[in-house]
Amino acid sequence: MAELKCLLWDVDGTLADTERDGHRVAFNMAFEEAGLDRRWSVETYGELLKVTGGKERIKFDIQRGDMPDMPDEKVAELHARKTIHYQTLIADGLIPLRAGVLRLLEDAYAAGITLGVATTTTPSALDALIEHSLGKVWFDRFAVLAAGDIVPAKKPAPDIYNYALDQLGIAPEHTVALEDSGNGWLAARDAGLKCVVTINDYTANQDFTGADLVVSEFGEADRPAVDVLINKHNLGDVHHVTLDHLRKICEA
Ligand code: XBP
Ligand code: MG
Repeated sequence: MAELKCLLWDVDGTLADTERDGHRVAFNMAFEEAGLDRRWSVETYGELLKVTGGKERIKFDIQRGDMPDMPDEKVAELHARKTIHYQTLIADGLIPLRAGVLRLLEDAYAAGITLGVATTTTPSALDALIEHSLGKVWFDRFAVLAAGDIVPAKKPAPDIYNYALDQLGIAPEHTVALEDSGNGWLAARDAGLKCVVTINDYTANQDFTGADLVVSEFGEADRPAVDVLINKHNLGDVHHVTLDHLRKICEA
């Protein structure tokens, strides 16, 4: 039985549905600007999401022959332009937080639970989302922002979670991860964390066997009840995910 002391948040797909209308659009803007013919459709991008990290995703598309070959420096330049386009889309307020995210963050913060971020995305992309979708005050409320290339191996490797826990000096048994994808779940699991998964259109059919709670969204009291796909600890009827649920999962 371990007390809940820390929540580690994934970003893309968990805090907000950033992939289809945010990252994907920004990649295509960068491709167009660079004079490349390639565009990633909604469907193609879904396939490409199995590769975590934007630079890695571009390289994968090159290696499978769908984009012209280019040196790593060009990939990095292309990705840097993509990040700028992404920041602009986020600043335009196009991507709202998912239901229940702000409530859970506020409840946990008020309860003195340590909050952190563990994401594959680029630090400046994360900063844009915090500033424009959450609010600047959250820069001080997250005790660690672990992002991008800070670790060499991205999710599904557990490294980004291990890094965040090291920075915080908190043991995995006191921590619950909030994730949206199969790769994120594997990373959390292999870091020894309990994990709540909030699926989305891109991740709904992925394998979350073994996860502690899998729901369609965190939900809210005044929204319809969430769909519960896995309820490993028999939390009873879950209308929306609460801090109390997260405590019970950690203590299970
Ligand atoms: C999701 C990712 C990221 C984003 C794109 O990260 O895999 O690569 O798709 O962001 P997470 P970048 O779910 O861990 O938040 O282009 O900045 O990599
Ligand atoms: Mg994610």
